[in-house]
Amino acid sequence: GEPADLRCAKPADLKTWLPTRSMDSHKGTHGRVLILGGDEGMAGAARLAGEAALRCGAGLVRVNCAPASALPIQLGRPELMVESREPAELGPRLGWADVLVVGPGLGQRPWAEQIWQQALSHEGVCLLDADALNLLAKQPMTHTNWVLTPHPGEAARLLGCSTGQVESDRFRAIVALQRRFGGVVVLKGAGSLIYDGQQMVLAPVGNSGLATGGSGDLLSGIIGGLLAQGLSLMDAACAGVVVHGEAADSALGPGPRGMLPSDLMQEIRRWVNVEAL
Ligand code: NPW
Ligand code: AMP
Ligand code: MG
Repeated sequence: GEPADLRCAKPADLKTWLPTRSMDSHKGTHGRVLILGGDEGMAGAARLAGEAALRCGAGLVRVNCAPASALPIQLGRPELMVESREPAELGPRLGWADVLVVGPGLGQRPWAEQIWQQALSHEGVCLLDADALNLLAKQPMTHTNWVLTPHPGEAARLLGCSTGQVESDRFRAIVALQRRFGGVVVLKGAGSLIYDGQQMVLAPVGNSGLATGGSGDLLSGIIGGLLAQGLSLMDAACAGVVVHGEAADSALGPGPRGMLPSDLMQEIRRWVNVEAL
């Protein structure tokens, strides 16, 4: 059931969550994001996450992907740095990042599993999405320093139940997820929930134009880009869901059909530049 102290996230809250950008800042000031994903055939997921992190204002964003994905990502967004390090070489590279975003297009091959094992040694802030959540379901553990962004199908895998059971009581599902895995959990869907073990937040934003492949990859980059700029896990998760949903609402145009995650990149800018709101 619905908790008594349920809070509703509003666009006006963005002003309190987002830090002001100082006039004399440089790229090192705004944080470094490392995206681990983009297996062959899913370069797009890592590119969307990387570009979204940049559009949120992160200073530097690097993608480590499968070799076949490197060129398409690089050509698609020249501001991204792209590498295809072997998992075994990745360890020392992780320290570069303020935030790791693990999972967009990571896939299910042994390569993904090896990347995942390396990512587990990272001590800083992490966001786990998509295939990283599938790996977490196979190897459950608790952490305080991560944000998890499951859709109902991923939530069901994490809880060992059906998608229908998750959807029948979303409050119960997110509480169970947070207890089992720790950190901050975003349970995605129409009306995403965010929970850190204390405060439950409902974000009634967005529209069915987001029900298109790649929308979740966009959200993981948005939250990653906000974490890199120093927002707390809970503020970044709440702000990220609101920016993502408001971007979709402002891109609505003639209607939700045919809206693409790529169409939201410029709209993201509108919602992270809160001084102008
Ligand atoms: P059903 O059909 O209802 O039983 P998966 P994925 C459920 C990458 N991508 N409400 C639903 O189950 C990702 O990053 C790459 C209820 C659905 O069939 C991952 O790495 C793209 N149920 C990888 O693909 C663009 C819901 O979950 C199942 C639900 C696999 O990710 C696409 C699918 O989940 C994609 O992002 C909801 N709201 N939402 C690219 N361009 O490179 C989902 N479900 O099997 O985990 O697969 O989410 O497609
Ligand atoms: P994913 O399933 O990982 O691609 O994530 C989809 C993203 O789009 C999540 O952030 C969902 O909350 C959002 N989304 C999908 N469908 C809707 C909808 N009908 N209304 C609002 N948001 C949605
Ligand atoms: Mg997804």
